[in-house]
Amino acid sequence: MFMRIDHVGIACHDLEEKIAFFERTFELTVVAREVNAEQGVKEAMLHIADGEGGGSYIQLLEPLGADTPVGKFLAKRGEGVHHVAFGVPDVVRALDTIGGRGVRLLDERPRHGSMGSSIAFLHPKDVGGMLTELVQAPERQAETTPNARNADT
Ligand code: CMX
Ligand code: CO
Repeated sequence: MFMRIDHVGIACHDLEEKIAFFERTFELTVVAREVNAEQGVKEAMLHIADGEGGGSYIQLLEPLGADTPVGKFLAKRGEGVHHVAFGVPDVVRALDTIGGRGVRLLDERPRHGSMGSSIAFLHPKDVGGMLTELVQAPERQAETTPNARNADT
């Protein structure tokens, strides 16, 4: 079901400061910056490696407000690892299978993610305390169901 770790999402207060730290310390390169209003974040993707069905990245996340998933997380726990995202070949099919195994789906259908991907979240309480994201990279969307593309529209 999982092809690779797509990204590790890290919550931070100051995106620019954290980007500078990761570039300076780990020699990583920012390959995309986005504001995702639906998810309540301003974010940057730093490339690590290329893998099966897409790359792997560090995702730095700054909340757009206090009443957003990342804003609430920062207030409760402070900066740190917020979620782990796995690359899947077909996010609609993965949701169907995983939901059928009793894990609560935070998204019943895929939403828009970084760099044109389709994403969906699983409840952390059903995954041993780890907020889990499923990612279908854009290059795979043409190969599968039509509703995986632009699913949030
Ligand atoms: N990792 C692990 N546990 C988490 C968590 C996280 N990131 N966020 C919340 N929790 C835990 C809390 O600690 C809390 O547990 P306790 O009851 O034991 O204290 C419980 O889950 C409920 O948390 P809450 O603070 O009351 O927050 P909500 O239930 O309102 O929301 C969640 C939690 C996971 C449902 C919500 O954050 C969500 O829908 N997340 C998915 C969307 C998202 O995170 N988007 C931003 C990233 C976008 C991207 O990657 O592109
Ligand atoms: Co993410």
